[in-house]
Amino acid sequence: MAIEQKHVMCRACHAHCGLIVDFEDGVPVKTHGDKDNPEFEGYSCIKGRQLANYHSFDTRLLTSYKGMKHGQKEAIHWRTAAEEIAEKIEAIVAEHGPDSVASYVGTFGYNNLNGHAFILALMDAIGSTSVYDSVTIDQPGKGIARALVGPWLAGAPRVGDWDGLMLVGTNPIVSMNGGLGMNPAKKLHDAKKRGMQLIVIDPRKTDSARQADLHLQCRPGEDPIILGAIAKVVIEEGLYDKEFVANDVDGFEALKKATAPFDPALAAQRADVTADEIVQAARMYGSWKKGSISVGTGPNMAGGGNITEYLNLSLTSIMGHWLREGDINRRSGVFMKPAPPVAASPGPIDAWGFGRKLHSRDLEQSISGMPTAALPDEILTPGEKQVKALICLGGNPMLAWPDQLKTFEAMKALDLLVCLDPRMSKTAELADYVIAPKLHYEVHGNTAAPELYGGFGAGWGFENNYAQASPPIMESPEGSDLCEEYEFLYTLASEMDKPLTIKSWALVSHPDEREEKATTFAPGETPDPITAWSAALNGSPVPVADVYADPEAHKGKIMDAQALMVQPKPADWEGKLSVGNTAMMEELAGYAVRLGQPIEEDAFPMRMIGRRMTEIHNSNWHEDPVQRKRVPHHPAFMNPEDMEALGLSEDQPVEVESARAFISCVAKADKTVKPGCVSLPHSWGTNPDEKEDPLGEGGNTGRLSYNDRDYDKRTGIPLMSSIPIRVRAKQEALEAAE
Ligand SMILES: Nc1nc2c(c(=O)[nH]1)N[C@H]1C(S)=C(S)[C@@H](COP(=O)(O)OP(=O)(O)OC[C@H]3O[C@@H](n4cnc5c(=O)[nH]c(N)nc54)[C@H](O)[C@@H]3O)O[C@H]1N2
Ligand SMILES: Nc1nc2c(c(=O)[nH]1)N[C@H]1C(S)=C(S)[C@@H](COP(=O)(O)OP(=O)(O)OC[C@H]3O[C@@H](n4cnc5c(=O)[nH]c(N)nc54)[C@H](O)[C@@H]3O)O[C@H]1N2
Ligand code: SF4
Ligand SMILES: [Mo]
Repeated sequence: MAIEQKHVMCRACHAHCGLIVDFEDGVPVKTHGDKDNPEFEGYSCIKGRQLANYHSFDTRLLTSYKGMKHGQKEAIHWRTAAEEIAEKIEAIVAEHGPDSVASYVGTFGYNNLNGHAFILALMDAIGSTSVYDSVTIDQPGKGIARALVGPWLAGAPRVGDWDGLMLVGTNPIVSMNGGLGMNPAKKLHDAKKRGMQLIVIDPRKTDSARQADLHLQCRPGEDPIILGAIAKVVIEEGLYDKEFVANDVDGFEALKKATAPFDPALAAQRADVTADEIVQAARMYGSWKKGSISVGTGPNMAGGGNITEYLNLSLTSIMGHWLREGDINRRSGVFMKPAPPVAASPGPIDAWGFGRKLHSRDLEQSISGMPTAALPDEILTPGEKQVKALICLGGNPMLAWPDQLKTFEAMKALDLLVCLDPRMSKTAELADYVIAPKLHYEVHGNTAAPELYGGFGAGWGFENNYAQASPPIMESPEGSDLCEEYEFLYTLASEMDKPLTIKSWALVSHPDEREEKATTFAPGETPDPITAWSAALNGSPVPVADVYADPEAHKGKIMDAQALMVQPKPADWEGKLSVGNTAMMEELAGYAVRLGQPIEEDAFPMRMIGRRMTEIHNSNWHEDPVQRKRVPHHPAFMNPEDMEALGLSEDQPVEVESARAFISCVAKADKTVKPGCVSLPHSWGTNPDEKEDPLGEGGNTGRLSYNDRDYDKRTGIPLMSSIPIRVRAKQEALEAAE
């Protein structure tokens, strides 16, 4: 049988790998990496290789549904659903005002930037400022730190040029989180071969840590202390770039003063590493001419995300680890218009204090967005701005938001809940409507999203001026009635007789132009996908239609473009990077108080730490039989020492209990986990009104969090890692055995 190969882009995570699909008689039979792809070089992960099946899972929705909330799941065409939902939204707005309609964009809104652009436009059209997304329950410290330090216009050096990399609570080899760029295992292998050093700070000996020159297997939640001590050594031993600091950095003295208390011996005691390891890490880091630090979800979810990310960028800045005059930036932009390549910073901007306040709690919008962790309170608390309707685009609050018990009450309290989701997710089960979208092979994919993430810093996005724009390679299943997310959102607006004004993602670094180059679609005929994408990326260095018109770009290619030489700072330039922000120095002082203090011991002596697994992406892929075979139960990875002390055996059902709630999973011995920690994957589990089965869907780690205790006052993110817990054998299992 002849095999026909078609190129496609996988958007099952933010990496957006370029893959090849083998078709036999028009049916996709195999998906695999593309060794000719210049950025991914043949890379694919197990999820990407299962992508063909993802399109035909039994659980895939082939039509939209309504009425789940009332236990009456009824098929409905998405256009009819749009009519009904428009009417309901109009009634809710008339009674409660526009802010009573909220939107939530999850990971598959970010992996699908045209849908995302259209939902933002819809919210504008409704006049609602209740616009939420997953950033504030992910790594919100990133946005805060970038604002307070200020951007460096020329950007950062790329992986191939680093002398060293420090990973703090991130495991990019599995997660593809920034740090190593695309095809991270190969990038790390190549970099190590040419002598790059790697420092990893993580309570678990991760796949990345296994290759480290130095692994600080720390107690979780103490990252600001470790980085504070590293900064102290770098500063006091004069390892930083004095000239760069003199010319381009403000606040150095404040940082020096604030880090002075972080004596390595005291820090080591608190973080449960040795003083020698901290000093060694600082000296190794301080020896790099070009290097990078990448902080991940670990520290961002463990209470000190803002200050950890701020210390990351402060260290980067005092080391001068930015692209400098005469350096080459190979990323001149395809879909995203970059900042001008000048070796200068315009200086810090406000990270909070400018936006929408919540009515239910003392929290407000920050540069990282509205505090999603508090959205359940905005739904449950009566008042003028109470949220009554929620539209979820590619997100799954029931399994992803912290404080699942409260989230459940909130979802049930809504007058209208709409999910755009290809599956009957745990949230969709509680919804009024679920709108079934087309998937990867059926839509126009492109690499705009990872290019956007390139702005997060070094090790994010692509190394080169890479882009892929892959047209659909397959029709949707016969008899299905599916739409693209943007089509539905546009139709919904049209039903309300509202035009949509799409602001371009390509111009996020150019706010003035962004307003100017917005595209308005009047109610009427739905724009075709290229037109919709062209609006969502208007003003991109290469027009969207041109990229799609290039057959080589269908496969993924490095675009012909001038590499940019970094220009000197203009003579009259005033802005500088800032490393001495008062609020951040106060946060650091809060950690200095902990030095020399013992860890508080209470009824919850262990710590739950988050982690990701190759086979699963957040709440996705759990239904895939292949993944299920590899990860049959929800694994609670524990050090064998702890299992022995607790009398637990391999694969024994256990309960993991926090002050908030307990959840059920299965004990797994793993000597890479620091004793005292339980390394537990997130976004498993069921809704609270269902029976929890440790041998089935497992437990939801979000249930272990309170959303209104131990939360960050800027972004609202509560403790989602380093949560105090205790573990015991599952009671029922014990009783059954008796
Ligand atoms: N306890 C704990 N909680 C966490 C985390 C943690 O580490 N620990 N991690 C947090 C992080 S980092 C994040 S980003 C959030 C994620 O939060 P969410 O984005 O809310 O959660 P996901 O599970 O990624 O949900 C994605 C949903 O999109 C659907 N989907 C898949 N493909 C498509 C598509 O093509 N189109 C559409 N419209 N939908 C699609 C899936 O079926 C799924 O229901 O969770 C956070 N929650
Ligand atoms: N295969 C797969 N890939 C994914 C995802 C997925 O679910 N599966 N999710 C995607 C999403 S939404 C995101 S945001 C990214 C996240 O990407 P990463 O941040 O790289 O996520 P993890 O792999 O969970 O790595 C977090 C690490 O932090 C460590 N850790 C936990 N608590 C602490 C702490 O207090 N301090 C320190 N220093 N370390 C700590 C954990 O042991 C773990 O190794 O991954 C994305 N990629
Ligand atoms: S790493 Fe992400 S984008 Fe690449 S194949 Fe796997 S799921 Fe798809
Ligand atoms: Mo995330």
